[in-house]
Amino acid sequence: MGSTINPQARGYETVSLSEKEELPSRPLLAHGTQLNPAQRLKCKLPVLLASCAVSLAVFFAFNMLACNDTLFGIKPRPSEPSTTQAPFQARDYQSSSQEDCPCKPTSTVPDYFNTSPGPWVGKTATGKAPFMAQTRTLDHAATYVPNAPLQTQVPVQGWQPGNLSIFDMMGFLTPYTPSTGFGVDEWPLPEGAEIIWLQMVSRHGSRYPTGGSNVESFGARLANATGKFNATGELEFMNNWKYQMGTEILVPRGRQELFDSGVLHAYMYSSLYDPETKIIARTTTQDRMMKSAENFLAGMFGLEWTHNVTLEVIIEGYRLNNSLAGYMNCPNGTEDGPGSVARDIWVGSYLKDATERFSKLVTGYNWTVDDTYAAQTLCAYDTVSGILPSIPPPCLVSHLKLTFPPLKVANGYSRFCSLFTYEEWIGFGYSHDLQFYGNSAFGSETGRAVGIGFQQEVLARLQNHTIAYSETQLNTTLDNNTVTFPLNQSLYLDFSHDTNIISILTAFGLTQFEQDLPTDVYPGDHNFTVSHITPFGARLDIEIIKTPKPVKADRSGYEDQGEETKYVHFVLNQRTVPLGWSHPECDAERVDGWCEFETFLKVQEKMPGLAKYTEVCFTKGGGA
Ligand SMILES: *[C@@H]1O[C@H](CO)[C@@H](O)[C@H](O)[C@H]1NC(C)=O
Ligand SMILES: *[C@@H]1O[C@H](CO)[C@@H](O)[C@H](O)[C@H]1NC(C)=O
Ligand SMILES: *[C@@H]1O[C@H](CO)[C@@H](O)[C@H](O)[C@H]1NC(C)=O
Ligand SMILES: *[C@@H]1O[C@H](CO)[C@@H](O)[C@H](O)[C@H]1NC(C)=O
Ligand SMILES: *[C@@H]1O[C@H](CO)[C@@H](O)[C@H](O)[C@H]1NC(C)=O
Ligand SMILES: *[C@@H]1O[C@H](CO)[C@@H](O)[C@H](O)[C@H]1NC(C)=O
Ligand SMILES: *[C@@H]1O[C@H](CO)[C@@H](O)[C@H](O)[C@H]1NC(C)=O
Ligand SMILES: *[C@@H]1O[C@H](CO)[C@@H](O)[C@H](O)[C@H]1NC(C)=O
Ligand SMILES: *[C@@H]1O[C@H](CO)[C@@H](O)[C@H](O)[C@H]1NC(C)=O
Ligand SMILES: *[C@@H]1O[C@H](CO)[C@@H](O)[C@H](O)[C@H]1NC(C)=O
Ligand SMILES: *[C@@H]1O[C@H](CO)[C@@H](O)[C@H](O)[C@H]1NC(C)=O
Ligand SMILES: CC(=O)N[C@H]1CO[C@H](CO)[C@@H](O)[C@@H]1O
Repeated sequence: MGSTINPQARGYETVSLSEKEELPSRPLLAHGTQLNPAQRLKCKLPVLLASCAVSLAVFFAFNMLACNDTLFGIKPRPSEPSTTQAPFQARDYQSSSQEDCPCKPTSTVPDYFNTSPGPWVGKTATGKAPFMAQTRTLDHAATYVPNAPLQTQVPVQGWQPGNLSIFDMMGFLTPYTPSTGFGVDEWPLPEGAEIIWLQMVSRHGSRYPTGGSNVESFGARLANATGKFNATGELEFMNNWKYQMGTEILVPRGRQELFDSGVLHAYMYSSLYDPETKIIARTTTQDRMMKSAENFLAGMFGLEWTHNVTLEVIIEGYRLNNSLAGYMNCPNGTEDGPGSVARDIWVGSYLKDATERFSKLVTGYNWTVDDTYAAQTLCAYDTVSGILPSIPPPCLVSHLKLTFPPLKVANGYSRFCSLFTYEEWIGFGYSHDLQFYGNSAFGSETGRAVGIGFQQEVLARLQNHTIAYSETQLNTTLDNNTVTFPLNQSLYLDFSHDTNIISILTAFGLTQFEQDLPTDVYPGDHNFTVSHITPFGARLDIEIIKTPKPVKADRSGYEDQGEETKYVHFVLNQRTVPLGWSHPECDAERVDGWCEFETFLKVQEKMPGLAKYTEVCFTKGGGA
């Protein structure tokens, strides 16, 4: 069996093949660490996958009670039923000292506080381990540019000093970068104003490709052509290239993005947290979602964050209600929509030249535009994943006119990047704008509906009430209970996905992102640019600001008359989204983009009606 890892090399015991086959969705490598191999084997043998997953899931709870009565110094109180509080909810980071603890299914931790949610973790295969320190090559004569940690300075034909890096225009595959702005400047708080409340929703960090993605099938096609496929010229490196990526889990860069975001939020907003309290933060069961939240919390509160935060984990499963993965109970929202069609038309046009270029370099394989798009997509994934080429590369794209010294192949670097011109990179970013616009934003019939449950939750938090009845995909079991939907926090931290965050912005009615995007020509700068909206590690920060008097729209000071006033301020990837542009009631003239609080609530009241959740999510038997 072509094992994707060498467990010996990393000090893990070899895991038997039969275990790999029985537990295909478990990570072979413990992240952080869950169970050691010996413990996993104890669970494995006689039981079905499902029951093992359940026992894995409850293992830590039992572990705490039976084996080790402290975790980070907190003593759980065994006499107290823990259905409402989970003092040991965090994943156990010290399992190596607990060899003797059996894997027994005895737990009282409710599913929504269980951070090892066996059956719901999604795909978790890992990829080939990088070894950049050993494998990179450097041009000794050239000026040394340290990698940080990725090597994103790659030669690209047509790139000129002052142009964006191609890594800032990769749509949803863009490693986190602050937005360049949404049309207004940033303003400091006026004297006497204070931020009193924050709701963040963050995307997970950089990850491996999703299962069944175009890069995976490209890899499979090339593997199938082994022995016949022969590439020359700038594609010659592909003769020895193999697809060796994992699936969906965070890559190291993704951990960093979330940790850094936590550090940023610590500096920006820590005063909104009372150290005497414990807050609820919410994520979903998928592995990358959980670990993104954990890395963020470690960045924000330190490694002892379990003293400060209880992580609530909402199940991500088809037809289950989850406001952080709203498409799960919007069957029509899970289908490829018109965005995929638009993307494919555009890809066929902007990559026509590249496809002709590459076809000429390949024999024994019919190279198509799908292959070209996959190769371009691989630049993004390869760079964050750090896949190794299997042989030292030949001289790098020597026929291109380079604008800065070429860096040879290293890890955290991809040879696929330099195959494309700067203009083709602009086209790549735009392909994602078309896709997300038509599948998850205003171009999709379900665009608003997928995000509406979260919009309702934010409104409920702002208005200090729980939610007893669901007419959308929010989960009332969780939201009609202040244990899982507390109202006493001034800091709310939630974690979600790119498509879902785009639908949330759509559900808030941010029509500044509504516009026709042509499929035949690049329209130039446009508001709906995915690399600015949901790069990896994207975050929307909704602030409530209290001021002693109304603040003038032109920011020349306070109004002379008037009372204490509250404002809503949307900050997306560190730049203001001007609410007045989308909601004239909020005043399009406001240079700071704020919206008066009561006006905002009034505007938002109409949004569930516009989302038409039941109608658009389940039309024509979509819910059957
Ligand atoms: C790239 O930079 C050149 C030179 O500054 C400029 O003329 C051109 O407009 C830039 N292209 C883009 C897409 O920004
Ligand atoms: C593998 O290659 C063969 C012949 O080259 C082709 O008929 C077959 O469709 C290919 N399979 C896949 C999965 O690409
Ligand atoms: C690949 O093609 C090149 C150029 O056509 C040829 O010189 C080379 O021998 C071929 N290699 C293989 C392994 O067929
Ligand atoms: C909210 O109330 C709960 C239950 O009384 C308490 O445990 C928690 O610390 C409070 N949180 C804040 C932020 O005050
Ligand atoms: C986290 O909670 C602990 C224990 O209550 C407290 O001492 C610490 O200050 C809190 N951390 C932060 C970053 O506020
Ligand atoms: C709501 O959440 C609870 C607690 O996690 C879960 O058991 C239940 O299945 C969820 N309901 C739906 C409809 O998703
Ligand atoms: C490529 O396509 C042509 C025409 O459809 C076909 O004859 C040929 O066998 C294909 N080559 C490979 C390697 O699949
Ligand atoms: C929110 O509601 C609760 C109970 O309904 C009340 O005790 C609390 O004071 C309210 N908080 C605010 C900020 O209005
Ligand atoms: C919501 O919670 C309240 C208070 O716990 C309870 O009385 C009510 O029945 C719940 N509503 C629903 C629809 O579950
Ligand atoms: C789940 O969503 C459906 C559709 O809106 C709703 O009818 C149902 O009550 C919800 N269930 C829960 C537990 O929230
Ligand atoms: C962005 O949206 C605003 C408001 O709808 C509009 O005035 C502006 O022209 C748009 N900008 C671009 C570059 O399309
Ligand atoms: C708007 C939309 O996409 N509607 C679809 C919902 O799902 C059903 C079947 O699942 C389709 O027939 C509708 O076209």
